[in-house]
Amino acid sequence: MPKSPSKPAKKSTQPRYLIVVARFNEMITRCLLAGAEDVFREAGLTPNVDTLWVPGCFEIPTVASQAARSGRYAAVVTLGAVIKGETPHFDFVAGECARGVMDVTVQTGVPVIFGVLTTNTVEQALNRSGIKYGNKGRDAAHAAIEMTSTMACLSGDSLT
Ligand code: INI
Repeated sequence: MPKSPSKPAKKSTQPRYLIVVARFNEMITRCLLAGAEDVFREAGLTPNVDTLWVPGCFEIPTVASQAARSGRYAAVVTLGAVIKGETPHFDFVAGECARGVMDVTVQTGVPVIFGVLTTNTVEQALNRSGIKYGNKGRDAAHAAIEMTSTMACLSGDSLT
């Protein structure tokens, strides 16, 4: 029997997400990433999630900006951990990362979620990455999914 011609692949209409995760303080950021991945998996969205690593939180806005402007992503989740040291470096890294993320999200209209811990100690960071006070990575993924629906409502599309 002749083979029927293969159908062209259907283009996915499901929203696509990017997770940008900082390698600095990797012991903590891996836990944040696991939390975010769990949420996307629970929502059945794993095939629609890409992950990119960057050296530290200072590099997050650059990648988030490119991703938001690419038109590929419904939302970008940024994950990192900035832990206060003995120098003002913390303030520059945390402040510039937060400012950069806010600039990108407001300028592009693409939700860029701030899943970056800024803490005084490693213990505080661990407690917020799954040990004691929830997982900031999970919260960030939830925020991305919610904001995707919110933006779809605003543009007149419904995801349901
Ligand atoms: N990057 C972090 O993600 N967290 C930190 O706590 C941190 N501190 O403390 O220095 C940090 N620094 C690296 C920075 O993000 C850049 O990768 C680096 O300065 C190169 O641009």
